[in-house]
Amino acid sequence: MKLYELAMTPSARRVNIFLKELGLDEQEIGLKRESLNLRAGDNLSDQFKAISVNGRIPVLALDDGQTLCESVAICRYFDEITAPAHSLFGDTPLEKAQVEMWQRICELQGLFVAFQAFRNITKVYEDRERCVEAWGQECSGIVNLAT
Ligand SMILES: N[C@@H](CCC(=O)N[C@@H](CS)C(=O)NCC(=O)O)C(=O)O
Repeated sequence: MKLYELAMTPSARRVNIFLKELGLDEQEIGLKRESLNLRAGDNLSDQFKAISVNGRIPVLALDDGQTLCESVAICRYFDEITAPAHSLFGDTPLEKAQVEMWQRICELQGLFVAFQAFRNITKVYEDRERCVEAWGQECSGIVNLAT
């Protein structure tokens, strides 16, 4: 299987931190990696869009041709195939619900707002989306309030 990523990005880092926490041997499970240049638009090609339903990284391509987008979905897959006896997503009903709770709080109230701030202020992807600096500043303020 192959992980399409760009190591410095938050979503790829999320998967990579999870893999380290799992402590799995990447060679043993046959994991290969391919790094994309997002600024150059590698993820905008028809070839990439054919494997990525959201057109973004990370994407995990399985050996049978099926693909998974979304960092948490990819983490869940690795968790299921390597740690069925002790899941990092929780073992008991309460633990599972707590992990889900923190994921949603961190994403909806932290990560997504920070993404909006970063994308709209830096205009890093203005070749593919309209950037509204005032919205970025507003989001930046919300993230600061949350910390
Ligand atoms: N919710 C997604 C976010 C994926 C995402 O936004 N990836 C960014 C890098 S962190 C990306 O591919 N950006 C390229 C673009 O927007 O064109 C996940 O967790 O995987």
